[in-house]
Amino acid sequence: MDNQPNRRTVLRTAAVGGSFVVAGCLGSSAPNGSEGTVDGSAQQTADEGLPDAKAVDTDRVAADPTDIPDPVDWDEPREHDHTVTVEEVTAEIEPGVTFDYMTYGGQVPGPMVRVRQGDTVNLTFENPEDSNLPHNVDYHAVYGPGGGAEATTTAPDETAQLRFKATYPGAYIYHCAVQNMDMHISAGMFGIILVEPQGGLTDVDHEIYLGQHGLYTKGEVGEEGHHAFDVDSLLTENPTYVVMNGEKYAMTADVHGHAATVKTGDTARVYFVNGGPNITSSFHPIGNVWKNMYPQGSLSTTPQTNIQTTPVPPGSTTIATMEFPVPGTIKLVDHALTRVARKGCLATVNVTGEENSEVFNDKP
Ligand SMILES: [Cu+2]
Repeated sequence: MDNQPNRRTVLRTAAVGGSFVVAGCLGSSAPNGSEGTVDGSAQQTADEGLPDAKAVDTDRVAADPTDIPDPVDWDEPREHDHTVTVEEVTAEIEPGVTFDYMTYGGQVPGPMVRVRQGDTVNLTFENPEDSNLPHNVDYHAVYGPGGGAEATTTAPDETAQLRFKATYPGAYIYHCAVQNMDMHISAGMFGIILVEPQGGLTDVDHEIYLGQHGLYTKGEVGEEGHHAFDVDSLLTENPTYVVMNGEKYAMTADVHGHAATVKTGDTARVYFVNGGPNITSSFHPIGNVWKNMYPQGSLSTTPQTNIQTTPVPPGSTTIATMEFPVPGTIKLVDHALTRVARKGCLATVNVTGEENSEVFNDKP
């Protein structure tokens, strides 16, 4: 398994921007009565107290794309006890470049939730004592105020409960929706809740879970040190990095390993979520095609077939299947290719097996 979480220690420097200071983002629950604003300028200070270089532990935030709950194998409604724990973590966007992420469960995208249409979820939402900010979760699979956001809004060291029924099938985003929600989502707070239709999904050999989003930082791509959150680039919707699974080129051979390794003749289904918070993905498999593509993650409409590139807007998903008639490396990208070549948005699938010279022959 090449996708095990790891922990590194790197030098954190104060050279790039200031540290994002978290006080005052509470919105209506701010203790001084002042409203937090999306323009977080008043909430940032310089890193005056930090030495020039300080060792910090950095956690891997890239979710393992193959760490997905098993397919639904029940045919009557069930209840699920489900706990979501917020983790604010400092981690590397790429080697030597750190960022203060906000996550569900310490990973980006957050853990996939998987239920069957008609199932009920008993949710426990935990914001731990060592958090700096309030958080919550809005499930697009949920009927009700804020998709559960209001019911789950918790300050540090608070826990909330929510019970909901998943009444309609599809793959839906969930995301943080506190007042500075764009900041929280771009710091990593999004994932997929998959509601399988009552008839279930077709069998495939592999399932792959990926999430794209933009990171808005003070500093250039690759500039070493700690990158503070940058409100200016957020306001112009110009992310420094655009990544899959939270880190630059996270799920490739040179970083945490391929998103998946498959054999010729296998089938795979990709669950893809665009956290945004602002830019649409043009999701494309280089050297392959989306064999069956379920626009916006809809599982109650007929899939499109043999699709090259599908738009996935912020706050939405797609489900797409792949076949692998020939070996090689498939690159999963946002076809707005500057985001791939320069900003980090790439995951790869490694296909092993016999050549098929009738389908592809590079030595004719
Ligand atoms: Cu949050």
